[in-house]
Amino acid sequence: MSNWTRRDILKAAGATGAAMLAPHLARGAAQPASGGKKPNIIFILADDYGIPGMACYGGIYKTPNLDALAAGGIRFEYGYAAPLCAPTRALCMFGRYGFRTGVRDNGTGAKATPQTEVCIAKVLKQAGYATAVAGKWRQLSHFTTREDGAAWGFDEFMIWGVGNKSTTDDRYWNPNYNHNGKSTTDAKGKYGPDLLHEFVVDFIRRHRNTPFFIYYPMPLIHGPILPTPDSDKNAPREQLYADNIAYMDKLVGKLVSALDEMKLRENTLIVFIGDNGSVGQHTINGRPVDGAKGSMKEGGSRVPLIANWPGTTPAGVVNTDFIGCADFFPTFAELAGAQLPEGVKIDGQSFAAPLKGQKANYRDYIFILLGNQWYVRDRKWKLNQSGQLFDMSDAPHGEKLVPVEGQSAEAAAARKRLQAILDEINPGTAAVDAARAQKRLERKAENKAKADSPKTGKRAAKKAAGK
Ligand SMILES: [Ca+2]
Repeated sequence: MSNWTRRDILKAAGATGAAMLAPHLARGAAQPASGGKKPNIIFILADDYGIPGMACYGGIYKTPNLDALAAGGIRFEYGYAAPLCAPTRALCMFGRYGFRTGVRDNGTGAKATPQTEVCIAKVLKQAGYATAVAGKWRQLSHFTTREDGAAWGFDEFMIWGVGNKSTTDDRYWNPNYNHNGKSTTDAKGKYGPDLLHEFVVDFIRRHRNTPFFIYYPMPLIHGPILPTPDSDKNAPREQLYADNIAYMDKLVGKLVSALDEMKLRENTLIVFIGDNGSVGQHTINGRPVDGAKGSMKEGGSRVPLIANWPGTTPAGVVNTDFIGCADFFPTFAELAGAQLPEGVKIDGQSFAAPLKGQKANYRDYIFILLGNQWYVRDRKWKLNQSGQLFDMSDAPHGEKLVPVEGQSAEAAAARKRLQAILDEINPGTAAVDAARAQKRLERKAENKAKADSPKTGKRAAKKAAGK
């Protein structure tokens, strides 16, 4: 269920002139979503940045540029990531739950390979997009050379954290990045986030006449919390933390200005989200948030999510649908008029409709998984893998365990309803879904048949795979 207010809907209709209540486009729609022209898509993923980090969510930090993006677009009140980096990054890139990709926790990112998963960049590439990634690929893997980039679907890249022998510290000062397969050896004295910004703007400038997709997983504001170029070097840690947020916000503002200068703003969708909850204890509207990075509480996963596409996304809307990181894959594919990969179970649901000022019916829950823990949460209730039910009325400030004994009729009904959703998702046993297993079988058989006979390989492979 969508939870737009009537005011939101009227506002959206006024802003876009779009017909409301338009039917949700079918999966794999072959036409681009906006006026026949494919939108540029810039997908910014901030690191360790939960809702308490952004002013417009009630946080104490100053984020004027992000707040302006929210005011000029849609602020999603219920945006969710996994509680840690790796599973979120896999959800974003592949649109599939962690129990399918194998990326359930940090340290399991290598389970996803270009052979086992289809990356959103590849889908958009096939729809005619120029594609790039700028920032942290760490926690995912298999990315060192240009060929690796192409296997994922990226034409160009400047990445940190894999394939260039980087340490955990060199994401910021004197950065060691992998730029299209080569180490950035000339970056002494440079600040990494600035290099990434320059790479992104240069890529846009060179591809301004074709649709482009930029995945921009910023290193900010993950630790180590170091001085930024704007910091007082002797500032205390709490000030440096605020400085890191301010610098990330400033870079987003600089990116928007660059798009304005190139007159690309109206055909460019910017999506901004955090990859997990904030680190440490923080507040929203003066009240402490319950849970932080790594936690299965609300504060572990609830993250800022903003979408801004002037002239298409309605301005100033606060949307209350449950949007998760698996949803970007089908959303971007739909906006690009790209076909979804065949035979691959995509768990995400497209939210292209509200991006275009239209109403659509969404699932009324979010599913979160980390390692061997998971839960499903709806408006008021949350049920986890152990059958524990929580009243979420006070989330993100608190969640109340509701014992079976003495539970209300409403709680009993919620328990039953959420358990049915979990049973359908089936995270406990569906470790590898059938389509993926079938593909692997086919590939294996095809390779074997190719080795036997190059001419008849494909037919023989299908036969061997039992098709
Ligand atoms: Ca993170």
